[in-house]
Amino acid sequence: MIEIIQTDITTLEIDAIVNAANTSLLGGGGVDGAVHRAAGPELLTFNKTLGGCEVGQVKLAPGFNLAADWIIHTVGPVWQGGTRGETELLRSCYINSLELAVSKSYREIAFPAISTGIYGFPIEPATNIALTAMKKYEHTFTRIIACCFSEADRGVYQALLD
Ligand code: AR6
Repeated sequence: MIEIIQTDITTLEIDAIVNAANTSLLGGGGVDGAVHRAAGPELLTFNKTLGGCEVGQVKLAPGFNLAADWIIHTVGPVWQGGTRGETELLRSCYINSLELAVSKSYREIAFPAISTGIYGFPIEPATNIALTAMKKYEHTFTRIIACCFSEADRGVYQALLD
């Protein structure tokens, strides 16, 4: 069962959280800023060895001071009106994160609403992409969590899941 929760993703005690990063992997605002603050400065030092990350791709990092064991960094597309492959790129963020977690035998994973903050992807289509991908892997994980930050986003996720 997909769990929809509303909390700060950095507080989750879980195998892996997904971070909505940028291509540098060197930190930023939004959930990325929160992840770097909670994980501590070792995350930045580690990320400098990763050589960045392409849009739609993933890179793995330890959780350092987080309650989560691992951080799956992914880079969502910047919304440019929907004609620049944004849908397929956002789907890739979810599928590649899930496939990486499967390959590492993680049993628990939590996602933020990738690209829907600073990168401007409209919440409803983004949520459909997220939930469709997560549904495919529902039975592969013991916990698969959509972690919303706002009450409004939680409502959209719940309505579209129902
Ligand atoms: N826990 C869970 N969700 C959060 C948290 C949190 N602590 N903080 C924010 N969100 P955004 P993007 C939600 O902007 O759109 C960064 O600067 C937020 O409310 O974090 O993919 C990166 O470095 C929204 O629903 O990510 C990139 O430059 C969702 O997380 C850029 O932002 C995603 O919003 C990426 O933009």
